[in-house]
Amino acid sequence: MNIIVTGFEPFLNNDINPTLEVLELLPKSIKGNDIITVKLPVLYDQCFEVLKPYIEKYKPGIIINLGLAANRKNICLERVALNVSNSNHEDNAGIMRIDETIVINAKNAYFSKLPLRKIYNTLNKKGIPVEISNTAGLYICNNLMYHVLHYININNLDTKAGFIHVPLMEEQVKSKLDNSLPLVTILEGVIDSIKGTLL
Ligand code: PCA
Repeated sequence: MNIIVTGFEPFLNNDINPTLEVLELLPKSIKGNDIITVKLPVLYDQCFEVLKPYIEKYKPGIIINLGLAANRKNICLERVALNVSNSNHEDNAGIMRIDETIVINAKNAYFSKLPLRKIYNTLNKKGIPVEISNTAGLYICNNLMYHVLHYININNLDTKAGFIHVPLMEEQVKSKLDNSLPLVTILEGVIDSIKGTLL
């Protein structure tokens, strides 16, 4: 089986996006399944368009999209993507979206297809800070999560797809007081999430 894992380029005042560091360190395969990594732009209109050809080519059984949530302290397994963009932050092209529907005449929301509770229990048991989050925000990450789950739905695919937000990495923060986790912990959390989805 093919597994696609995506990360995002740096954005706003985050000059490093830990999700790209994770992509670099992921093994080429997990339990005999090939890992395909894709770096995505922080652009409302293009993030999913860049990913789509990879989905069409590799027909992945699992898609895990990663994003940075600098204000969170845990690895966040996102439960839901909403069909709206609303953020006073601009994307990397300077575009701001307020109260905008992502896909017209489509479902209001999609739930993650990842086995969230199982992944949560695994990470939690190992002492990796983790939570199931009920909002992926309404910026680019929610936009991508919505597009991926919508694509799976309209194409009747049984791909297990979902979004995971990670905190800043300890290696990039200036103060010990900032929310952060060591890169190895974030990486372990992502690998265990993939393994948990495989079983
Ligand atoms: N995090 C942002 C966009 C890119 C990223 O890594 C978000 O949470 O929407």
